[in-house]
Amino acid sequence: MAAVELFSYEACPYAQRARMALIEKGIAFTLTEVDLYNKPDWFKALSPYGKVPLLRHNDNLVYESRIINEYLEDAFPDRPLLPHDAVLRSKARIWIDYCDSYLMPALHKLIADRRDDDKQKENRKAVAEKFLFMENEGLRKLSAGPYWLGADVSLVDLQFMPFLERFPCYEALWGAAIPAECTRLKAWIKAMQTRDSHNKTAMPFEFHMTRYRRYDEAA
Ligand SMILES: N[C@@H](CCC(=O)N[C@@H](CS)C(=O)NCC(=O)O)C(=O)O
Repeated sequence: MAAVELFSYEACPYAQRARMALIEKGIAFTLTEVDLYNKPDWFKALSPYGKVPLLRHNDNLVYESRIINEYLEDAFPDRPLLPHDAVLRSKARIWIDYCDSYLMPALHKLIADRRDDDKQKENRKAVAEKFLFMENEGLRKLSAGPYWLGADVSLVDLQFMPFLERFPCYEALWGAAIPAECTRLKAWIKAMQTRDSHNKTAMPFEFHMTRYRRYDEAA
């Protein structure tokens, strides 16, 4: 057994974050795909939350994508993905949190309210506001790019990217859009699309659409 093993599911954006961190840090790992629709008994016994991603490093089990990525940063300090400077580190953590606490709930509302046109108008506006905040308070204030914190990719980039990869489905199915003013955000997406960590973990638009259409078709 390799010292580092990631239990993952190909469609899972959270597992993708951890896979991207392992690739960016150049850590050798074994990838074990788990069928989440028919969870094997060994996985139920191993995973305290029954979810992926789950990381096993020697005998230590780590779960929750954000905590896995911070653990990898602590346990494998070579090729750092967080700045050393305490101030910059705090800014990185603020944006990592922004993704989960603000952007993702706004995106989830587009799925939850898909049958309610009035709510969807508000939801589309709320998503646009989140992108504008990321553009103006994040990307434009923090660095000249191309990545979130500057010339080097960081855990912030890996936190957001799986959701931006899937965003074209939110555009196609629920009419959300990245505002035209978000030129830095659009350039950031392009920069991320050149990275190995993205290209080795990303799935095609149609793959994601098949999954999101299931929500759209569900009652
Ligand atoms: N907050 C968790 C979310 C992980 C998550 O929701 N994983 C989904 C797949 S995308 C899962 O394992 N679902 C199986 C289940 O809930 O039974 C993280 O960041 O790791």
